[in-house]
Parts: sequence; C-alpha cells; structure tokens
Amino acid sequence: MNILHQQHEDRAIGERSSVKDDAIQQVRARIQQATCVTVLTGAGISADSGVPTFRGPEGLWKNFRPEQLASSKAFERDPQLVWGWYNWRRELLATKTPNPAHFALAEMEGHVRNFLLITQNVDGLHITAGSKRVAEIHGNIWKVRCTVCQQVTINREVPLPLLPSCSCGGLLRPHIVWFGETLPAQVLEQSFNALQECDLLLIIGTSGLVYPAASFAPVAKDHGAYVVEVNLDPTPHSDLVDLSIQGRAKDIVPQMLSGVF
Ligand code: BJW
Ligand code: ZN
Repeated sequence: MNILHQQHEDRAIGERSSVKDDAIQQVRARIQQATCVTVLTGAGISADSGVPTFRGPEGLWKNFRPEQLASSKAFERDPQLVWGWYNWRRELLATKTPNPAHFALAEMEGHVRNFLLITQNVDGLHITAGSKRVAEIHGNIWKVRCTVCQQVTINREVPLPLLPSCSCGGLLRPHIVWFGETLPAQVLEQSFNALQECDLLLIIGTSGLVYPAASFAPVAKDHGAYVVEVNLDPTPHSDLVDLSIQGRAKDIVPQMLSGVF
C-alpha cells in the first residue's frame, strides 16, 4: 500500500517546484537516451495560444452540442449552421500563433532520429511552428473536402460562403474527422506504428477521452515505452503513465527540452 501510495505521489507531480524540477530533469534524461520519440498533443497545447479547448468550463462543448455541429448527420441536416460554426472558428484561429510549446516540439524533431508528432488538433499550429513529421489524425480546419469528388484542398479564405462549392459543383465540407467517422487509415497506421516502436511517449494537453487517441497511452505502455503526461489537471491516464506533470504546456514543454540538444 505504501509503495503504491509513493508511486502515486511520484506520478502526481503538481505545484511543488523542486519535485517538478526533478521530474523535468528525468524527462530530459529520457529524451537524451531515446532513439524513437512519439508525441501526442491535444487542445491544451493550443490553449496557451488562446485557442478554446473542447471540454472544461471555457470549452467549446459548453456552448455548442457536439452532435449538433461535429457529426455528418448535423452537416446533412443543416450545412449552413455547421459552416457558420467553422467560419467563426476559422476567423478566431486566423488571429492565433504558435506558442513556445509548439516551437519546442518543432525543434525537437530535428534532433531525434525516429520522431512523430501525432496531433488531435485541427488548428495547424504545429505546422506553422515548423513541425514536419506530423500526423493530423482529426484533420485540418484549413482544408476542405468535396462531398462529391472527395478532392481535398487547402483553403484559408475567411469567411467562406455558408454553402461553399467545389469546381465540380459539389458541396464542400471541412476536412475534419467528426464523431462516428473513421480516421484516415494511413495516418492511423503511421500513428500505431510510432506508438509501438517508441521508447518515449509525451502526451501533452489532452483530456484522453476521445477514441482512438484515448487508447494511445496504453498501447505505447504495453509496448514498453516510458510515458510522460503534461496537463493542467489529472486525466484518466494519470495513473497509467510513468510521470504526470501538472502545469501549462507553454512552460513545461520548453523546460523539458532546454539544454537537452
Ligand atoms: C492544458 C492546458 C494548458 C488545458 N497546458 N494542458 C470506444 C469507446 C467509446 C466511444 C468510442 C470508442 N471508439 C470510438 C468511439 C466514438 C467516439 C468517441 O471517442 N467518443 C468519446 C467521446 C466517448 N470516437 C469517434 O467517433 C472517432 N471515430 C472513430 O473512432 O471511428 C470508428 C468508430 C466510430 C464509432 C464507434 C466506434 C468506432 C472520431 C473522433 C473525432 C473527434 N473529433 C473532435 C471534434 C472535431 C471537430 C472540430 O474540431 O471541428 O476532435 S472531438 C474533440 O475532442 C476534437 C478533439 O481533437 C478531441 C480531443 O479533445 P482534446 O484535445 O483532448 O481536448 P479537451 O478539451 O477534451 O481537453 C483539453 C485538455 O487540455 C484538458 O485535459 C485540459 O486539462 C488540458 N489543458 N489547458 C496543458 N495550458
Ligand atoms: Zn468536387
């Protein structure tokens, strides 16, 4: 019991700064030893750039019901309503820039031989920050897809017409994975390969509630990876991971990488 308690204490590293410094030092050592690193990010990393998260007191789902806006049924029922919501988000995102956590991860990929950044975020901020080895598993808000010919194109027009159309005449939709839709097979395969091969998995700013990303921590752990979580709050994965560091991504992530390379 004592050992379990101690392990729990070790994992749940909160505001005690010397303990947190030790934890960050441990992560630095793990990064230095690792030849294969995988990173999973969620809305929390972009929260530090002023992008709203989905859940929580200020989250998008507080004011909008996911099934009304983020499902193919909702789009079939009322595409103008759905495009209105995406136009609002595109307008907001057009004003946002990457923060030090995005930049630190972009720098990290240049120093690790096998590296993959898996992101659930659709905001494109990792790519703006310079990350190249990125798997955007839920799509990208700056891409549109034709519902008829399926062609995907980059489109940064803000706002788009409420019923935007493709050159073939078909209705365009956001190139985003909605609830009940499957993730693109190629990025999913790439992600599972990286999770199974990595020595170190860093999980940053996700509530760990949405599948299949919610299964990534157990998959990596089962394949022998050392798993570190960075989040403002405890998550359903906090007891599973090797190290759970509580704090803001923009502060913790650059500290984890500082002086390592
Ligand atoms: C900070 C911070 C700071 C804040 N620093 N940290 C198995 C079991 C049960 C259900 C399912 C299952 N398999 C599939 C499902 C159904 C469904 C699902 O998971 N439902 C759950 C809700 C239960 N999954 C799907 O439908 C997926 N499709 C699929 O699996 O297909 C096959 C299939 C279908 C149906 C049945 C079975 C199989 C598709 C999921 C697509 C999710 N899409 C969304 C919306 C896109 C719309 C859009 O953006 O326009 O993607 S949902 C939303 O949640 C968005 C996010 O990417 C995703 C994850 O959210 P995230 O990133 O974790 O954000 P938050 O807000 O939840 O958390 C933020 C965190 O940051 C918090 O922890 C904060 O504490 C922290 N934080 N500030 C550090 N500064
Ligand atoms: Zn088309």
